Amino acid sequence: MRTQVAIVGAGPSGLLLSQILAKHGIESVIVENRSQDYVLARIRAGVIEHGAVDVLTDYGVGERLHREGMRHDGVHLQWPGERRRIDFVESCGHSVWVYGQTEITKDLIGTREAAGQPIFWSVSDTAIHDADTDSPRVTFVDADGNAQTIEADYVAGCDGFHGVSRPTIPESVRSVHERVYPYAWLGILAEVAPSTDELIYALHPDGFAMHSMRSESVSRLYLQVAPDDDIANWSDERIWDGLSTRLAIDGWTLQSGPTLEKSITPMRSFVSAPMRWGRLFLAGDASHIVPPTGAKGLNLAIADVKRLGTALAAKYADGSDDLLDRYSDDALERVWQSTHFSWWMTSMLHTPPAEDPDRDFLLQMQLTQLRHVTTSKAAATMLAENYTGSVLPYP
Ligand code: RFL
Ligand code: PHB
Repeated sequence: MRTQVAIVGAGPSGLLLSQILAKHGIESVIVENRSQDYVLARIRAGVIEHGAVDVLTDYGVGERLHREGMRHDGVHLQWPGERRRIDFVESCGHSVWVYGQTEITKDLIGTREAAGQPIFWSVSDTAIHDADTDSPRVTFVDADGNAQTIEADYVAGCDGFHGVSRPTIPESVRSVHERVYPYAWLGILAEVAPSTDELIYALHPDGFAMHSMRSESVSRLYLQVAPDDDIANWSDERIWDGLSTRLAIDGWTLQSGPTLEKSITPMRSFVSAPMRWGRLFLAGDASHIVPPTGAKGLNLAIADVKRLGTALAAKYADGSDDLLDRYSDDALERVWQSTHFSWWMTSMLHTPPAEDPDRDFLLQMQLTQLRHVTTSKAAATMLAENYTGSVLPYP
């Protein structure tokens, strides 16, 4: 088959890119190696920058977000004996929205299906060919076992960290920058009303803990664990005990409830550059990964595809290559800013491993940083600008 843009991956990057292209009258075909049920059940991000909300709204997929999402004007930072709030609106004039990535994915799939545009689910053996020529192709085996070929003008690699797009770019032309953290996040989704109206990020000698939410009746909570820990070691009782201890503060109680899902996620910072090779463009986790502490992964994916969609629209409208040629450099500026912020938040809030000889010193540095960022107006503004995504202009 032939299309204008072949998109590999039906995560938020691939789905939103196809929606942006459709609004500009550009055809695309998506191939996804998981089933639709699997993609719709995946629990991931929850915090959306205001600029990302604008993109979803402008491209016609913000209606339910505005109805069911929760606007948050601040965040709580905590350490033993203290819980302090940073007011985003007062600090930088912007907010964030809490609305699950799972819901965004559902909205995007619904819109694409309503428009009758194809997604090939449950494919295998995806491969990208001739991306450095004028005739790139994507081959795959469809869910019925038939070999398929998509001939396209461009290929968008939106297939996440473990996809095939990034490795298609020869190692000789790309550089990788990486940090693997000595801890991981154990996340739970729980059927209980949030015990807080805004997110709480807490540093505790036992490890980091966080309280987030998905709705008025569903909470999302995280605990720092060792990267090689096994979820089988964590009974619901042990998880809630850990959360209660690490989030404790006088005059406040954490409500527990049945857990709907639990899993452990390793943490890394990773950037592969450039984000383009010939007619192959990478977007989202295919090109960069951040630790979840700054809530930046999904937001970077949305910023990338807004930029890429706009660049492709300009090319098809008037033949201009300017934005496509600048895509990688322009996108990487935001990627590095978010990579720095996520690394900084992660370092401020996670307890160094017990065997780290500098542990005591580092804990004092973390407490000092937390006191500073919640006391100094300038430091609070730095955090607020980064958290809300307003530190750089939105693409
Ligand atoms: P995805 O979501 O990984 O989607 C890639 C898709 O490509 C498919 N795929 C292939 N398809 C065809 N052929 C192949 N060979 C393929 N290989 C892979 C995959 O099945 C998948 O469907 O990448 P995308 O679209 O770039 O989106 C990125 C975001 O998912 C990610 O950055 C965020 O979830 C990160 N993240 C957070 N980001 C935020 O902005 N705010 C948050 O609050 C936040 N919290 C989180 C997070 C990620 C987490 N985990 C589990 C990694 C919390 C957690 C716990
Ligand atoms: C979430 O709600 O899943 C969430 C919120 C904030 C983060 C990471 C994850 O920094």
